[in-house]
Amino acid sequence: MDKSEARSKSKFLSLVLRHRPETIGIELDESGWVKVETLLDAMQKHRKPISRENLNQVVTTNDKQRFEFSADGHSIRARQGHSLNVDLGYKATRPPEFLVHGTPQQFVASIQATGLKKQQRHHVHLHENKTTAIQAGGRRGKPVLLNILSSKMHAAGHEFFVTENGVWLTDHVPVEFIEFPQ
Ligand code: HQG
Repeated sequence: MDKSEARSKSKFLSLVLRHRPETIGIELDESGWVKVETLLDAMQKHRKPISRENLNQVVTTNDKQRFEFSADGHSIRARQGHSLNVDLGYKATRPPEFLVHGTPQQFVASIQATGLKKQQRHHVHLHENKTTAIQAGGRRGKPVLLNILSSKMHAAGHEFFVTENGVWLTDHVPVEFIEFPQ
């Protein structure tokens, strides 16, 4: 499987494991898991066949480690980014002093008005790493990097969660905790 095939399979897996499992007639459990066997059968039936070997490859080589297998290897889920209502079981964690969020230029005025909102996702996604944030913001326009005063937010009672692939999640970032570039 070459890189572009892996990318296209990863996109389709994101669709079914985060947003629309019904596309291939499957259901996720309350924590977002589905049996690997169920997934492979359903993908086969819906003309999106993927071998177990290629699935392993997508999970392990994915640039953002979007998916994970359960400890016993029998189930799979997306690590974050769901629009479906799932409980990922992340524990509230103290964030570093600052985090960053990349957004396209055209959203800045709205963010200045209402803070960062989670939109279609479960949480607002924040990063420790500027490069990842700039990439996220750059998907829809010229990226702008926002500095988030995460320690202050935490001290003010906002909860943070961190995924195993290092994405920080929170419910809403009020505007007083956002530094906009000059
Ligand atoms: C923006 C990708 C107007 C927000 C990425 C973002 C990331 C507002 C967009 C991950 C707003 C939502 C998450 C407000 C927030 N007014 N716009 N008040 N508040 N926004 O895709 O953070 O490939 O749901 O800035 O790399 O861009 O999916 O969130 O531009 O890590 O694994 O509303 O998704 O990773 O867009 O991206 P998204 P995001 P994956």
